[in-house]
Amino acid sequence: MSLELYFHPLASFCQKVLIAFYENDTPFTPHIVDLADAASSADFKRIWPIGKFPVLRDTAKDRTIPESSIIIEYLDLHYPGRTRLVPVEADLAWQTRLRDRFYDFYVQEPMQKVVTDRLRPAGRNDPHGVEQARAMLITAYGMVEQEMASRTWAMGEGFSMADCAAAPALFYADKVMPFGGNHKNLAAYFGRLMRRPSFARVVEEAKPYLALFPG
Ligand SMILES: N[C@@H](CCC(=O)N[C@@H](CS)C(=O)NCC(=O)O)C(=O)O
Repeated sequence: MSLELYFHPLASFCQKVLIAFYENDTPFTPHIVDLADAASSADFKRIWPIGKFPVLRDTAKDRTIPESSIIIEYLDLHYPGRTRLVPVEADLAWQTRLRDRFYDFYVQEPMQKVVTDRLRPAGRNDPHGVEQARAMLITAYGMVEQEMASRTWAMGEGFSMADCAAAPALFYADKVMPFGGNHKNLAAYFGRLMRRPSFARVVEEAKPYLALFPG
């Protein structure tokens, strides 16, 4: 097995990549990184000094691949399976990347802003930044609500990298700012994501760690 994944089961960007692995039953060796542990963190930073996960090591090709979207593109290219995560057709490929970026930048990032603000030391909070993040989430929810009126998955009928990005982003966003009753298409899409076996497995594996999520 040449693929080694450095990740944490609770971390949303790691979950995005785990979905891609589970979609295609791609075998890998898991390395759970505990950033709160000095030794685990130092070991990980030797592989990727930036210190953010997920990071993939492909030992057969001696390559280190960081960044969730790049890892998924890499898997799709070198270890493809039954679920094509980035369409081969160029015009569909850029639209998939656009939606992947959308969920990363406009759902994941603002959601993380709200969450990480809860972890800041007393007196070091950023209420203005959190307010902006919440406003961004409201805008993003409205856009997803419209788009998902006529789609099963983010790109239409086929599950893709964009759905890998959407699932954990929406999972945690709903915790910090619930979709509410006025986003029925978004809520229905989220329901489909939760029932998708690859994501259901990711959520199940995260359960032992959910108590660490700052409420
Ligand atoms: N752009 C990166 C973001 C990765 C990221 O922010 N990961 C978070 C966990 S979800 C992390 O490593 N946080 C730890 C830290 O920032 O110290 C990706 O898509 O992989």
